[in-house]
Amino acid sequence: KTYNVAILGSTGAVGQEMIKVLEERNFPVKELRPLASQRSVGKKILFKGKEIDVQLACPEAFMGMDIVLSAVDNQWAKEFAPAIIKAGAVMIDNSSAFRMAEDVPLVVPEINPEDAALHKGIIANPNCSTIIALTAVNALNKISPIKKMIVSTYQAVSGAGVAGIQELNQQVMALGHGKPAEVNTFPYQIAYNLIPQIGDFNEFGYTSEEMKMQNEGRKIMHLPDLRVNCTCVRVPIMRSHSISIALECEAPISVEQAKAVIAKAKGCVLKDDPTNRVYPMPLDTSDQDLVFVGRIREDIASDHGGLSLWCCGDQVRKGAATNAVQIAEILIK
Ligand code: 11C
Repeated sequence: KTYNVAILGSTGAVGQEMIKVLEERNFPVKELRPLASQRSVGKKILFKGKEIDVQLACPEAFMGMDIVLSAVDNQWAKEFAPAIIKAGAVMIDNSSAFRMAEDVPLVVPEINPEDAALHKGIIANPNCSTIIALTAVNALNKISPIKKMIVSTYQAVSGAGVAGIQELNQQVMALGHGKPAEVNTFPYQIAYNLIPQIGDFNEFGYTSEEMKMQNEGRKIMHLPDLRVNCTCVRVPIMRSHSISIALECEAPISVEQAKAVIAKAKGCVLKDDPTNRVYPMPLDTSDQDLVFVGRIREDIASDHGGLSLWCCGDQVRKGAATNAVQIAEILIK
């Protein structure tokens, strides 16, 4: 059987990657319909060697589609969701608009694939850092439920889309030629800098991006009492988010046991041999689908046998496009 698949937001960083991943994974596509806003209409995208015209994203554009992979922001996701459902298609949505809604499953296929079946027309794709962190720690959570995590993220500029990539490139070029860096996409210069703000701050001083790790983590791992203290930082890296995690589980897990289960965990690669300087780094983990995990060690500041680890993963792929296509694969199984 083959399926009609629309890509909503087909010219953005995630939309383009979704098209690439559908082709790479040989998803059974009958018709691919790339959709975008007016200014991209007429552009062409390449799918399986054929050029396809980008069409206008409008309510009628979803007629006849079976699956809509959506890579637009919250406002557009909310605007188009009713038309997608009315057309009888399933929306796999990469925005955060519906993630915490009760009747919307939030799915990482390696962790909670069974939740996808509960959908009522929308399945949400989690936040990119959340997908990468949870894929890394899921095997530990299976042995002994995670109680709390202290997390710091080092998030690549491509998390902010094509504009983020262009901004870092342009700033490095400008500064290299003695010119001032132009700031448009991020709140400050990102070249040769770090910015400890992704999203808006809440009344407790945490950003929206930081709260996703706790809120989405609870829903995906079915851990309603999970506590997460997260600091999200934008770093001048093109691609692949890196994440430092200190965690405590209900019962302590030894370093050896943690390494053994992570080495076998779905979607993970253990890269952990510090004496030979082997550990994950974003340059090595870009443009692929696995989460690399290393630096697994005892948390010497924990009174409860906690562990510390470091992981990296390509957030445009596993943190967004690939995860969405994997959800589509569950749907058609
Ligand atoms: C970033 N993680 O790196 C963000 C982008 O919840 O899907 C994606 C935000 C989200 O800027």
